[in-house]
Amino acid sequence: MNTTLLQLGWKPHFQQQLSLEDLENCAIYRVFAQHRSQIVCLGSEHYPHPKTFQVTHHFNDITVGDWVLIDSNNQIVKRLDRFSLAQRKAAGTEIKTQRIAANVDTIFIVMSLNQDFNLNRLERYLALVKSMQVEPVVILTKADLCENYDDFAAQVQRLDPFLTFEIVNALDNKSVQALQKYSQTGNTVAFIGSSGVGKSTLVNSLSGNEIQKTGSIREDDDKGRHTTTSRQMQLLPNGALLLDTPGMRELQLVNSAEGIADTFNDIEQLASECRFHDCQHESEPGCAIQAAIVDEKLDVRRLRNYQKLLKEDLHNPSTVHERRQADKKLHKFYKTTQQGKYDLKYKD
Ligand SMILES: Nc1nc2c(ncn2[C@@H]2O[C@H](COP(=O)(O)OP(=O)(O)OP(=O)(O)O)[C@@H](O)[C@H]2O)c(=O)[nH]1
Ligand SMILES: [Mg+2]
Ligand SMILES: [Zn+2]
Repeated sequence: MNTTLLQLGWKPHFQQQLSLEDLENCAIYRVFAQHRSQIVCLGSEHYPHPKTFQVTHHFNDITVGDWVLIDSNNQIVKRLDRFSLAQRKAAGTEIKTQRIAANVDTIFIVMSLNQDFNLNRLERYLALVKSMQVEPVVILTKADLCENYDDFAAQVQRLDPFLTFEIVNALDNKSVQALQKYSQTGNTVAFIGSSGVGKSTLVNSLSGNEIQKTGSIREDDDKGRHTTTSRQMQLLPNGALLLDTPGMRELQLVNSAEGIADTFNDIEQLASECRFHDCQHESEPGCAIQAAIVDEKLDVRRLRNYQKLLKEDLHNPSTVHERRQADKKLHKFYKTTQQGKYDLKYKD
């Protein structure tokens, strides 16, 4: 296959969607930016110069990261099926989702080693990323400001022995080299994490120059200002395709049951070992989850966060039908968990 397309993230998944006719009549482009009714694309034709195309109503679900086929009249004829999609609930009460980015391979979950560090939030991000069929890599930043980062590392590894994570000083190019192995040619990476944790700083260190504005942080409470506002993809010198969009911050759990199950598979495994198959894991005899808590193999915090995320996921269904189904399930869930003997109020 064309090397330019490979550099832009082309994969067998897309190749197999092409008919002979498509190959004969169309040029293949990837969407790098979106401006109202226009998309800015890169493809093997005219590379490395971007081409702008008009988006008709029929294709209004196209988003950054998508692949499109363009005919000889510069018309979009097809959007290729995605292998992953990041979307969020649109503002307002309506149950609508807004697409943020398509065809992302890896998401760097960025968390700084200060007041921002929070296991519940990390578990939420992991569930989200896994539910999008994207590979998560946890990046713990501001190692230079932290004395006991080994403690934090141990806490993260305890969540999942197979979880990949790196500890970096995002301001130090050498330290950030550890991320190169996840950002190879044609790999599309995105960042998720609170404001001020160092996402743009990482992008700059990875690319070796200042391509993103970074914000200075208020030292008193570690809350950064929101500095990143553009939504676009860029090619880094190391060959990776990078998305640092502000919308990634507001992603919510919507239909994320699989991602939650994957993130908390230790709890789901334990649940399958409870004596009663409808065990609520509160005070039933033979409860494997309560036994694991007593043996200090499972944190109550983790169990409560799992239950909370499940509940939240049920609250955010994407269609009216799913919402009705969810309301029924939620009612059941409330009935069975209200009598919990542990404090339900955990910070997230
Ligand atoms: N000491 C130190 N400072 C860092 C590190 N990472 C980021 N910073 C600083 O933290 C501030 C915020 O970093 P940004 O990269 O702008 O944060 P961001 O995640 O892009 O924030 P938003 O764009 O608002 O979401 C900047 O002043 C950075 O210089 C780090 O590893 N060590
Ligand atoms: Mg930023
Ligand atoms: Zn149980």
